[in-house]
Amino acid sequence: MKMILRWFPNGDDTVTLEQIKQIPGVSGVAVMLSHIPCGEVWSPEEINKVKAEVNAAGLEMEVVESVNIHEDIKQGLPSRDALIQNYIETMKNLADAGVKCICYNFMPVLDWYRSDLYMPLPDGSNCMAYNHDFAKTLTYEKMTKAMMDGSNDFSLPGWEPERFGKMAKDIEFYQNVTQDEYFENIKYFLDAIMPYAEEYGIDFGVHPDDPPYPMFNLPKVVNNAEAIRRYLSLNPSKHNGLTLCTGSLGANPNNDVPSMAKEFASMGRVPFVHLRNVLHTGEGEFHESAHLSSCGSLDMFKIIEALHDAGFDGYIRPDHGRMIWGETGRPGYGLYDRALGATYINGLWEAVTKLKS
Ligand SMILES: [Mn+2]
Repeated sequence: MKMILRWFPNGDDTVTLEQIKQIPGVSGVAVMLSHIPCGEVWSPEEINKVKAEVNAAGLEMEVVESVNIHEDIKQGLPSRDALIQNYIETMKNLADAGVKCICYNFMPVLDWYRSDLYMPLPDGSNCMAYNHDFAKTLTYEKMTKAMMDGSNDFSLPGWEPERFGKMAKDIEFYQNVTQDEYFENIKYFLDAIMPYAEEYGIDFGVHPDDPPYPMFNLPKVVNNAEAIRRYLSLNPSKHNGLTLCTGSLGANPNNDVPSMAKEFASMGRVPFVHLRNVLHTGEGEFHESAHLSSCGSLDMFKIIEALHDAGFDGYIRPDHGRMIWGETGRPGYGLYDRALGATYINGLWEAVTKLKS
């Protein structure tokens, strides 16, 4: 198991590589080149600039999160073939730089979303929260207005403005796309890239829908065990894997996360794990919590034990943390709570390993 942290290059992060290096047991970072528009090739120059910076801090750059999938590929448009060629070229350039794992998602239109980015907790910290009843009341018009006047009624974090502008059209497009048709588009993409993933030695981990509830009648992708089985069976390559995000899947109380960890890691199909805890507060309602089992609804010991017993040897990172000790920054991606999370996960891993040796 390798413990890493997510880090945003090119001045996009309040946390420094030097700080990350000082967290015990952290060997590297997962990076993304967010300044390159989705669909364009990541050049060796751009990749190596970031890699040099990461390596200079004594850290590895073996994981990329994410190389986003262009909406034309998701929609199965004729332009997808050229975009897939670009994607394959990016894979080659990343492999040449020593990248071994790519996390991505195939969610249509929306990436992850929350109804509150700064929910205050009784201890004075704040965290991200979600309420599905509230989310269902959102319309594109409401969202555009809030986006324009900056009101914080809801949040779509990490969105580039040009992507947001195209959203209404994309949502409209999917109103006539069935779940089966959407999975055909996923299969087309996977069948095109998997031979290269094998040749370049890159493991792919699809990130689950976050949260696991559909919005705007968009197709669902990876939100429960059955959907994961279907996704993995679209292409049988071992490189077609899952990023097991415990907070995304665990937001639905019907999802048994330790059993998913056991099933999919045993198949050798989990190259990457996002570990975080969530507290269920009602039907379709949760907030993110500190990593400890006692702070949320997930049993982190059981998840780690299941991964260990399944012979998991991929990458783990603490996922979103709360904002604590007065820290401000990118929601979910402060230093302090993620550092506590990394240390807690390392402790669980050491205990499970020694108990079972
Ligand atoms: Mn995640």
